Amino acid sequence: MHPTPATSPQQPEHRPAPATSGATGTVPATDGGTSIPTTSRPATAQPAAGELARLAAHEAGTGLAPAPVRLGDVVPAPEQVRPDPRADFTLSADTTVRVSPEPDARAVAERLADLLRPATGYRLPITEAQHPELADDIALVLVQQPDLGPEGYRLDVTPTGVRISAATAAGLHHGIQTLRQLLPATIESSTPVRAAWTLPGGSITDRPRFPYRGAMLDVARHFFGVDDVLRVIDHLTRYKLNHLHLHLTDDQGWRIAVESRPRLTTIGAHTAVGGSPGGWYTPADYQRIVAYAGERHLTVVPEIDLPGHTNAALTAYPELAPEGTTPVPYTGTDVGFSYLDPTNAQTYEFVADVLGEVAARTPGPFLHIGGDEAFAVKGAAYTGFVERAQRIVAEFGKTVVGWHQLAPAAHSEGRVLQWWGTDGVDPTTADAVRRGARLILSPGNHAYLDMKYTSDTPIGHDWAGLIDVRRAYDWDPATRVTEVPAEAVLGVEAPLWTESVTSLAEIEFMLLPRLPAIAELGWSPRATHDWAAFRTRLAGHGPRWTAAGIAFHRSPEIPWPTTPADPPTAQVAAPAPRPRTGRG
Ligand code: TNX
Repeated sequence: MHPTPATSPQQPEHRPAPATSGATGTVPATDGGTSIPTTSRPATAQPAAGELARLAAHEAGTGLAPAPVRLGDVVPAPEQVRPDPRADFTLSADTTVRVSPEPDARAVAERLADLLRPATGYRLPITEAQHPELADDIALVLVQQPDLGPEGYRLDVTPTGVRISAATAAGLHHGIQTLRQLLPATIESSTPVRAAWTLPGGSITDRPRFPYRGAMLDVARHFFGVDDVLRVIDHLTRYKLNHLHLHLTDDQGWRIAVESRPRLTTIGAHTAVGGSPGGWYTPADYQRIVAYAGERHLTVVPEIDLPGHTNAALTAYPELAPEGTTPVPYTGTDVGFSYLDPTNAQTYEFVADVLGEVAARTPGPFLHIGGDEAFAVKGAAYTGFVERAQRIVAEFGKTVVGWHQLAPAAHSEGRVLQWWGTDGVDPTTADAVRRGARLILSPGNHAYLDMKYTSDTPIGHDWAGLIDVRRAYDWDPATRVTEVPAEAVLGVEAPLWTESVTSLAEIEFMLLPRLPAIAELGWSPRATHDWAAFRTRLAGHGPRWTAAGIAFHRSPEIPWPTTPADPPTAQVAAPAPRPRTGRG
């Protein structure tokens, strides 16, 4: 288990924890020149980070009380819920966790016990069992049941126990996230709480609508250390997301060490927006992230943004810059000014060196090559570059992903375009889909978590409009882009760009409560889509986040519980703030 940093309303300032491996860390910022020609949108004023975090913490801590949980109170909404009010089950100090003998199933059982032990104080011993259906058990069982698919599960709560069955460990993993949500909110406490740990009786059968459900964290504009990333993975996992896209490189900083190109980090990693400290991931750091993600059945999608958004790389390797330019470090927020020279043969050696190393260190199938906002590389120069980069990715055995600007380039086997448009009429993207591309949907005006909630949200952008929770929820991935059939939609992703986001508390403020809305669009059958029901289910998560020490945005659209609704047995035993281990 990897530690994650303490987060409590009393300690709203989060800085990356000191590196435990290699040379990662923050480095003093170098103020860059800002006289580079610019296109694009105005810079966002720097937020009062501490103030925002205090506000969020205050909001998160005001009078929220856990409410009784019903079987259908799960986010994302399950495919099928059959309550049986006579079949509730209550955990006891004698409850055991029985699990199929396969090591990946056992690992899920261990994570479940890690999740439940702190608040319950129960031992929850894990035993392997070929026939794990005894009384007073939580049983996690691998079964041959093809209709559950690669990520589905079935959960049965009977008076004698809870059984989760799935065809894969990933299915069991999603099942334990549901189990966790069916317990009282105080299950999220890091210290023992006296409560009746009752699960509502009945059964749930569940599997995802789309195979790709993700979020993106921009670690280039501001750098976030490994512990922050692990904590974000925990949040994704709760809502059954299965991909974390890391935007690793941009004009303001290069964040991943590449051994064959050392200057990328010795020179290119030292800056961030607004003079904030830079930083980068060593190979060991990156390994920690992909391993932690993998244990949670989550795939890391690394992005090396090419050929634009490359100012930091160009400060390290100026020979790749267009003739006549001398790149200087950049800490502003404009886009579209930098690019690798597509006419220079060395550019492709560089691209192969970088993508080769990143591919070798990435267990997942995807390699994201960016491709957005390379305004100065036009027409055939752009498509020619993209086609070469796509071939390089294929040579390293990976499937290419890129922003939908890649669309005009020739198709390459399996390629995936990430659509961040706001107008669903996009014939160029639709044409790429006809030629074989699949889409990840990140519509800027619904899924961009760097957009403000309301005009007075203290951080974030508004170029794609304001995105309150309802707007994040109210769209359909299957019909969002005209002439793109549902079968071409691989899934959804919620990107968080961080020009104005400087701390973990601010990440959480922008993620929650909108991330669960996007997660539900990716997981739940369309038939369950219902704003009134969603906002009520989501409301129950406020007390969970509070119990877990997560400072979220208390959107007024959501009917957060404000009165103590729990029986007296469910009082929190005033947990003292203290560091906790990673959970999820
Ligand atoms: C557009 S979305 C960008 C990013 C910015 C973001 C800010 C995309 C592919 N490019 O470079 O950070 O807007 O919202």
